[in-house]
Amino acid sequence: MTCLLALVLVAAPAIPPGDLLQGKPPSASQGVLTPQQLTDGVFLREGESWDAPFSARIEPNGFARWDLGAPTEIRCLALQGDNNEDYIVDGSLDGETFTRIWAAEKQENAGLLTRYGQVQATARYLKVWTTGGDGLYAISEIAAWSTCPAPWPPVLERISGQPISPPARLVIAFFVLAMLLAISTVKPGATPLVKLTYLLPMAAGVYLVSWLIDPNFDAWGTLGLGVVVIVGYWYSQRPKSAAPAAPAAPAAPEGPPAPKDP
Ligand SMILES: [Ca+2]
Ligand SMILES: [Ca+2]
Repeated sequence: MTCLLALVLVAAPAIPPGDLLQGKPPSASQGVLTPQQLTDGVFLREGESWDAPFSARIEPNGFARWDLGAPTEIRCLALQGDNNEDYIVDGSLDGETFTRIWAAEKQENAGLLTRYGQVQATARYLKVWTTGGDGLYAISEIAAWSTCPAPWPPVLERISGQPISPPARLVIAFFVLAMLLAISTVKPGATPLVKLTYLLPMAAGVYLVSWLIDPNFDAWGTLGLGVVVIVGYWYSQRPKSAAPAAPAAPAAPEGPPAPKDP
C-alpha cells in the first residue's frame, strides 16, 4: 500500500531538455506572488484552478523578466497560464527596449492551460506579462527553447496543483485501516443486503479518499484503493479451514454373514 501511495503521490515532473528558463528565477519581477514557480519545472495538469498552490498569481500590471546572460535564439515557447487572458512574451537585447515575441492567447476551456508557440527571435532578456481577461492572472510555468523539442508540442509530465498535506496523509492512513477492519467483520454467510451496507460506504470512501489524494480524481489512486477493498473483501470471504474433526469411532467390521446352521 505504501508503494502504491508513493506511486500515486510522487510524480516526477519533467520538461524536455534545453529549457532556457528552467530552474532560473526571474532576474526581476513585479506583482508576481511566487515568481520561482514560473520556472520551477512544474507544469500542472490541464484545467487546474488558476489559483492552484503551485501556480504563480500575478497582479494586474505585474511582470517577470529573465536575463539569459547573452543574446540567445528563441525558437519554441510553452506557457501554462489561466485560460481567459493573453500572456505576452517580449524579448530584448539590451534590457531596455522590448518587442513582442509571442502571445499565448486566451483559450476556450477553463483553468490553467498550456499554449505552445514557435517563433524566430533572438533575445538576451525575456519578459512575460498579461493583459485583458478577468483580472485574475496566473502562470504555472513558462519554458523556452533554442532548439524545439521533438516532438512538438512536447510531451510534458504534469502534477496535480493540489499538494497532499500531512493531515491528509493521516486521514488516508486511518481510512485504509478502518476499511480493512470493517471488511474483516463481514461474515461469509452474510446476506447480500448486509454486504451492501459494508461495500457501499467503502466505495464512497474510496472515491472521497481518491479525491483527497488528487482533486482531479486520479484514476490510478481510485483504482489502487478499489483493488485494496476488493482484495480485502475477497480475503474476508475466503473459506475458512475447518477445525480438525474428532477421530471417528471405528466402524463395526462388516464381514459376511455367519453361515447358519443347517
Ligand atoms: Ca511551475
Ligand atoms: Ca483569468
